Amino acid sequence: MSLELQFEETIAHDQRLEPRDWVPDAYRSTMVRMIAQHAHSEIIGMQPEGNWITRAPSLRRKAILLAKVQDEAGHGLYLYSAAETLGADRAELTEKLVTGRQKYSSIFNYPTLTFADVGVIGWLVDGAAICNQVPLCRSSYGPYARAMIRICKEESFHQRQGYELLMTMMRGTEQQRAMVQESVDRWWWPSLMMFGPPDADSSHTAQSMEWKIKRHTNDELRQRFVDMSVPQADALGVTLPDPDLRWNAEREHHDFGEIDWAEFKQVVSGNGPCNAQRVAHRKAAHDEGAWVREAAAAHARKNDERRGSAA
Ligand code: FAQ
Repeated sequence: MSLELQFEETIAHDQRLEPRDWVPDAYRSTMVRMIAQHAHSEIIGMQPEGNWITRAPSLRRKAILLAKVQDEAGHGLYLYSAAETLGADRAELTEKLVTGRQKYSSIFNYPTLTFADVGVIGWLVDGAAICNQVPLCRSSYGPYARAMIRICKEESFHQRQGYELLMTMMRGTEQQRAMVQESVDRWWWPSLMMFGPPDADSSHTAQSMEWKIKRHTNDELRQRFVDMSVPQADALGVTLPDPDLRWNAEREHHDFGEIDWAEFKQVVSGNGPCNAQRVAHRKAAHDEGAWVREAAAAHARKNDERRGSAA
């Protein structure tokens, strides 16, 4: 069987492609693009919440937030490792991120202005991430699909901690309830943008669905997220900031208002409220960590030499 046929058969039979399997160049570059963008999102995504670690209101909240941000670093590591199995070089991916040649999720270019944002990020941003990522556990590329299983388990803890934090604030003072509502007002629409452009404008969806990398389109997942969030907002006692949001009995889904795609384009092209700050911070952290990478490489070299002379 030709290599190409083998590739197509693997996909047709819903089996996984593994690092040693032959894949077309376009499949490889799509996977590297998507995994790298996801890895960068996890690492840049540490910044908005990291902003609140030193100002968490209690030891318990601080411990939870520290653990969550640390998990995000872990997700970045699994994902960079998955990209390496496709032949990508991690240093090169980081270089592409800090020079603006590779994207990360639009959501992390918005500021975290109050502690309620920590709860809302858990509820809405991790909620949207789970909605998008659970189907990716069945993605056709084995190392990515397997990384996604563990990531989704951790994200589901993240989402619950956010919701529990918001529940606590909603049971608190009038001022705390107002903080939660104000935060929901800022994060709702950017969370819907996380799913990517509408299907009609999505350049990669059709091919990625054919290769079973993506299992649902951007609009399908966005709809699923809206339907999931409405009863959660009711239980919490907050209003989602969309006057057009209502149940459509015929479609058996919620209708919702028009997303501001001009804002999405601005944010994705580097002009969101925090893009410059996020990338500058990532670059500074990378530069300041150079000595650690050099030390680790020197240690590995010495170990190899020692093993060599012992042999
Ligand atoms: N932001 O043709 P499509 C997280 C780009 S992790 C920026 O629809 P595709 C965990 C897209 O790359 C969040 N760019 O593309 C966490 C493409 O650009 P290109 C990240 C976006 O790949 C929580 C162009 O637009 N999750 O949140 C965005 O088929 C809390 C055309 O788009 C993942 O990466 C966007 N929102 O579908 C961490 C999941 N949307 O390369 C910390 C894996 C689209 O042609 C705290 N990725 N673009 O120049 C995916 O599922 C897909 O890649 C999509 C985009 C759905 C994001």
